[in-house]
Amino acid sequence: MYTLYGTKSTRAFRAIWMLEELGQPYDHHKDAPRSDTVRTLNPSGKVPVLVDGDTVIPDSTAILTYLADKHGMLTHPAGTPARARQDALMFCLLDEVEGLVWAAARHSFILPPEHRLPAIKDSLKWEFEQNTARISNRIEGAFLMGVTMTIADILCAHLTMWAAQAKFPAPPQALTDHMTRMQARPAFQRALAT
Ligand SMILES: N[C@@H](CCC(=O)N[C@@H](CS)C(=O)NCC(=O)O)C(=O)O
Repeated sequence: MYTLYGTKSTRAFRAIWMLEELGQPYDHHKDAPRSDTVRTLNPSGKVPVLVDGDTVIPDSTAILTYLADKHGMLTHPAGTPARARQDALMFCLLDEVEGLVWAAARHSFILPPEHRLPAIKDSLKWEFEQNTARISNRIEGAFLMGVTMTIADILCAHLTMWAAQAKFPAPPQALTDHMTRMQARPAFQRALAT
């Protein structure tokens, strides 16, 4: 049985959604970031953290990749060209979208007030528009990679939701439509209800 730490309002949502897609049982500990328990598992205090037996895995992308590989679902097999394209998509989303919404959050309420630069947000939002225009052109079908759903779809839909909550400009319609399709999935709805 897996144990997952982190509330659904954080990147832990990605891992909850993934576990629901896989139909795997898990204990969910709704710890806030930096709780004493989380700090013992992950010295940075960041969530999510997944525990599988003696193995402790921090980082939402590492967790998605581990679960996908272990269960052979929502991923192309490691060592294949399709997997290389999937990984490239994941890293692109992290670099070009997550980096922007996370920087905006840090400069809004995470960093100590004296280190926040609110003016940076206009620049981040401009970059978001450039980057999402390119990324939306990479959607190949119902899913980012055509007919096969992968963990890149979970990451992408979560980032589109996060950007909207953070009041970033609306992304191209293709990305919004992708998010809407992902949100209609029963596993997404179950994750939302946790
Ligand atoms: N790259 C990590 C980032 C984890 C992260 O920063 N999580 C946030 C919540 S979404 C957190 O725990 N923040 C607490 C902190 O920065 O101290 C991941 O994807 O899991």
